[in-house]
Amino acid sequence: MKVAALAGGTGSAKLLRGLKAIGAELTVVANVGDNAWIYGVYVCPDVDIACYTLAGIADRTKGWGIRGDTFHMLDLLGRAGTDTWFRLGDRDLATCLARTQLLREGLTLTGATEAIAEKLGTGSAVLPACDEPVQTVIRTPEGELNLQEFWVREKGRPRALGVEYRGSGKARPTARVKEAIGEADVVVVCPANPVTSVGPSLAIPGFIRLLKSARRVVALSPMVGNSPYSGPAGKLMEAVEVHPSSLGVAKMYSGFADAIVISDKDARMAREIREMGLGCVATGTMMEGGAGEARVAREVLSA
Ligand code: FO1
Repeated sequence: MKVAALAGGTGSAKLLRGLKAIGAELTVVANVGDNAWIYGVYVCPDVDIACYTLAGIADRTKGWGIRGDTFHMLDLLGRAGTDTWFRLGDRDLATCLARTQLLREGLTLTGATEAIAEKLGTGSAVLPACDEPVQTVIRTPEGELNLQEFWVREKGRPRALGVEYRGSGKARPTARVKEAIGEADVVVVCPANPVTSVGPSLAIPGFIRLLKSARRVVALSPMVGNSPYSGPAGKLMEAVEVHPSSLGVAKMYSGFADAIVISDKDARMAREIREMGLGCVATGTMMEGGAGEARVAREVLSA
């Protein structure tokens, strides 16, 4: 089965592993809203976590970066007086340096990502949602912060007043993304933060139209009750006036998704979700170990 997976960070990685394990012919469409220039290199966390996961080298404990990475560069950078709040590992830095170099040589982000993914041995295509810079900007009482500043430097503490996808108006889904979504038997929206990991792609003009034309779109909710499995989804959903629950996720996706898989702990929400015109399956959505990841992947593909 051909699957195009819209992916963000940690939660998405588990489902990507599950989809790969059950033999899906996978193309990942990764969020670009978290991308940032840090320490002089272009960091693309969601593109990289997808690449590292599919190549089998991801640090599963942290949920980002490369397993067994070291931080010698950061130590020296810190000694040289740089504020090293962003823990970019040495091997992870190599990926970012290679990408920065390829971009400077004139490759698109898609081209640079494909070159790196091939060298890492991902076995599946990993595509950024677009080639133009789209940055998630969070308005807080202390000013505007990009996602890494909000989540990593400020530890998600500032009050979120609103969210903007800066640059999205000038972005377009790439030809490779159009092809992947057009050819997919199922487009899977991974259990990612709907505001910061899926929202930036949805804000690209033409992206929702593309999803509406897909054969089938199924989302896996990242929420249980009012909390996400990880990350700041609840807080940021409230900032854009969406109820922080699977009901809110379903509302955000109801314009293009055919079905949503939610936690069995939220089974009472299924009726209201179906009234929005979405199919709804309530099941255990916690992905524990390889068997759990594969089971949930199967549930999503058959929802
Ligand atoms: N997340 C953290 O909480 N702290 C870090 O120091 C950190 C460093 C980091 C370096 C490279 C990378 O690709 C991701 C990194 N992340 C870090 C994860 C990242 O901030 C977010 O979790 C993603 O942007 C959300 O998908």
